[in-house]
Amino acid sequence: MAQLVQNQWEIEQKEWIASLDEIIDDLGEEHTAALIKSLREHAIRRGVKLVGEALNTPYINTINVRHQPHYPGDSELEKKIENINRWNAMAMVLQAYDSGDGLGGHIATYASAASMYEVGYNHFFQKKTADYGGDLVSFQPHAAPGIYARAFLEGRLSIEHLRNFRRELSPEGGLPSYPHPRRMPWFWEIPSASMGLIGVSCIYQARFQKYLENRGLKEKNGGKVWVFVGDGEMDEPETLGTLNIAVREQLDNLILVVNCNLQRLDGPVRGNGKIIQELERSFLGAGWNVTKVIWGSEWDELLERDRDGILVDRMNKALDGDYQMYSVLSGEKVRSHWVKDNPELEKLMQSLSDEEVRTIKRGGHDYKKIYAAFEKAAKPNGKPSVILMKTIKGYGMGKAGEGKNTTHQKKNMSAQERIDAATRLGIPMSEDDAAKAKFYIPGDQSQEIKYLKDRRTLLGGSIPERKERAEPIEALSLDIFSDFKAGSGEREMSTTMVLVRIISKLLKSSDLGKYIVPIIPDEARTFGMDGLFRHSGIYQPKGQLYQPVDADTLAYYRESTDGQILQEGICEAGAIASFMAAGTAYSLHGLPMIPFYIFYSIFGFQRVGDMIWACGDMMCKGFLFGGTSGRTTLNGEGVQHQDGHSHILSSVIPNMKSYDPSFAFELAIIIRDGINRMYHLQEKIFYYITVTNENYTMPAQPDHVTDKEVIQGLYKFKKSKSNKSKKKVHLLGSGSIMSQVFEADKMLEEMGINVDIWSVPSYLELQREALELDRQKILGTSSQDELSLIEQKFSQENGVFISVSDYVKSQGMCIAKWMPEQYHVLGTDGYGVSESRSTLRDHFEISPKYIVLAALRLLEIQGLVTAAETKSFTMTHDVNLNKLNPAIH
Ligand SMILES: Cc1ncc(C[n+]2csc(CCOP(=O)(O)OP(=O)(O)O)c2C)c(N)n1
Ligand SMILES: [Mg+2]
Repeated sequence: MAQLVQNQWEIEQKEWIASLDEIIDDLGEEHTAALIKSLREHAIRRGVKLVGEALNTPYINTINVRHQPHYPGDSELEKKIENINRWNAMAMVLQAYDSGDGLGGHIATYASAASMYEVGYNHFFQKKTADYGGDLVSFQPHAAPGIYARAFLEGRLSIEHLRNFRRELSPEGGLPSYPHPRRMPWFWEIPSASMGLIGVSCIYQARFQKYLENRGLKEKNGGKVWVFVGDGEMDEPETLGTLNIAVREQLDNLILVVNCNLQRLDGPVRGNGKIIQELERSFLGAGWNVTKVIWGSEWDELLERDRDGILVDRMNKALDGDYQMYSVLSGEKVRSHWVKDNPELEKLMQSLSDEEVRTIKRGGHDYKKIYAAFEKAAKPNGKPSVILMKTIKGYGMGKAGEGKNTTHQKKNMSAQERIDAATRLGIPMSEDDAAKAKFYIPGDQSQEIKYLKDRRTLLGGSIPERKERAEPIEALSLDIFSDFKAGSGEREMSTTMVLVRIISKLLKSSDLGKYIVPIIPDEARTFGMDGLFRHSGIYQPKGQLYQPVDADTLAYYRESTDGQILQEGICEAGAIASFMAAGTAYSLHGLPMIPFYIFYSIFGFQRVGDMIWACGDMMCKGFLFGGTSGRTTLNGEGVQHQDGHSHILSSVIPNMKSYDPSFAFELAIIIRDGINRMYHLQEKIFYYITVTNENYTMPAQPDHVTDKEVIQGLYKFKKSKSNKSKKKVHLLGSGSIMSQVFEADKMLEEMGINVDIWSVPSYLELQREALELDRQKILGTSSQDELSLIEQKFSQENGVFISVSDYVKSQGMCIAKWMPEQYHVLGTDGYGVSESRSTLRDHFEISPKYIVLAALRLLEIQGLVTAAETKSFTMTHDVNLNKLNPAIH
């Protein structure tokens, strides 16, 4: 019976396929597609379970050979160029290896990607010109040797550069391992070495391009973002996690090419599965244009003859682990494994010799297939495009590396392997030179060089090339923020409120307003920024297609095509990628865009620290604001919200300025100075500034305090009323904790102890200045008598010194070396606790009574206070001397 059903099914299937063929021939593909769609929907309505099935297509090229465009290039010559690049790229790594210095390098990644890069270079990657926006191309980091090799052929790099691959500090110039704009600011445009970040970075670069166009700041004259990534790299969550935004924002200027060589560093990406099919599902599900490039042209004829789908069925069933194995086996072995127990397939394959079976290409090594996919993706259709390109890792390395699990790390080849590679690649070189891995330099007049230069000229010039296109802005006047310098009178406010007012003021500025980019994850209301919605609008490419629920309110949720605010939703990775895109627009688009990204401070460096590091690499500018900061100032929220360490994390970014301001005037001074330094003086720095949600009255800038002191990080805020007492205490405060300092000051003065109050907006700036002076002293370029800023301020002061902040003690300790001997630091080491502000401050021992206790103890050491006096203080103020250490408990 079952056999009967099976037979009937087979007959039905044949009949249906025959009818379908007729429909394709008679009605054409479009109508056939519509018919199948309606059949599908009908079947689903009838209860047939088809949902999800549509997210995978067969394991063949998406573009049928019949739709393949004519290849416009001279493929023979292009292949020669590719082979020279392959050789020189390999030679760079081998020479670095031969030097014996263990410099490392990678051959296999570029070997798998060389053909697609060549097609890109010869036909697609278009430079910015007067009428074209310009393509941003991001390359796989480990393919860098190939990109250098091409720049060498284009005459942009010298042979010394190539020889000094991974020797950046060579006097005659060297090359960094991977794409690092910071290390090669005239060449690399965007960093990609930390895998996974480039996907999200480029999605947001493409979005920011559209943002600039929709806001009328950039012409709508094209410009694509081409992103090349590895299939192993696709496991990084940042890329897949932000796929939807590319569709929502209709990023048809984005082309993601996944180099599916089926291998990562250690071995197969999906030995037991199929990475291409898995990615196809994810991308199709998200709504991208998906193009699979799997098979080379040699398979076309076989696939055409495969009327019953036997071959495709086999292709569907083979696993990536099998395909990887086929790349290293002999043709005979591949065939026997491929056709095992399948006589019909064996028959179909008989037209190919074993050698043909072995050398049959994967699509990613076939110019025609690559070109067809690139051409399709480069045509805007309202959606982002992904190309899943199947290749062989180490292609062309022969037995030395092709398809092997160890190929990623392969940096050396034997003399014979080198000679074999040169022969295979057709490099006209003596065996002796090949064994030494000498570079091959075709003459300037050679066909190869002429062709490649002509192609690049036609496409506008060389890529990558980084430029700094933006003109410096006018310096901001000294009084731009004078209202903030005057203080808030009786009115209590937080530094966050001050920040929002500064941003509003900047947004309204006629010169600068258009360049300000407020970036907020889903926290605008937390920071009191919702007032900006109405005035500046939230960027939304489709505008506002619905009536907002709060339309009748003053600060309604206004979305608009030319909105200025980037509302990122709960996506810190996306928000920081927007920051990166805005903060690098000065270079990529010639626009001095100034991002102000404000976030919950604990969800900054600790969540997206690597992206911030990449921002540093890309010389991104702008302001990061850690909102609701301070371990005890953010009360109630507990362990995962209360941040007492972001300043430590930010301190490791070499070109980042970190500030923890206490007062409105400090914030205004720092922001003004920051804009001037970054956009007028064009310094390659960026800022991290913490702001808090604690309200207090903002004092006016005292007359004796200069802007310069604030920027340098330290100034005396208040002198003690009298200097009569020998007992002298200096309290160093920052951020909101200044309120605790003021209280402690009162208590100490009441005890007859004189107090000076110092504000320390930046411990880090002080430390950096002092470290540089120390360095100069060691080098002998500075006299041993010279004093650091810290020493200049404190060396004439007597007494004891207490630093107190809402951050871990290592922040205050970072200046200890230059402080007078009696220096003690209070801070908030330990996990946060859900508690009230005052209880938290007692818990972390930074409240007024703990500040006073520390002062008394230090004075006791100086013999100015007795132990009995300190004891009496602890008793009257209920200090539990057996309290557990909050740093541990
Ligand atoms: C975040 C991060 N983790 C690990 C690495 C180290 N690493 C460099 S390349 C690589 C394997 C890459 O495999 P794949 O993405 O498939 O690229 P392929 O070289 O195969 O083209 C690894 C693990 C890195 N550079 N960045
Ligand atoms: Mg790979």
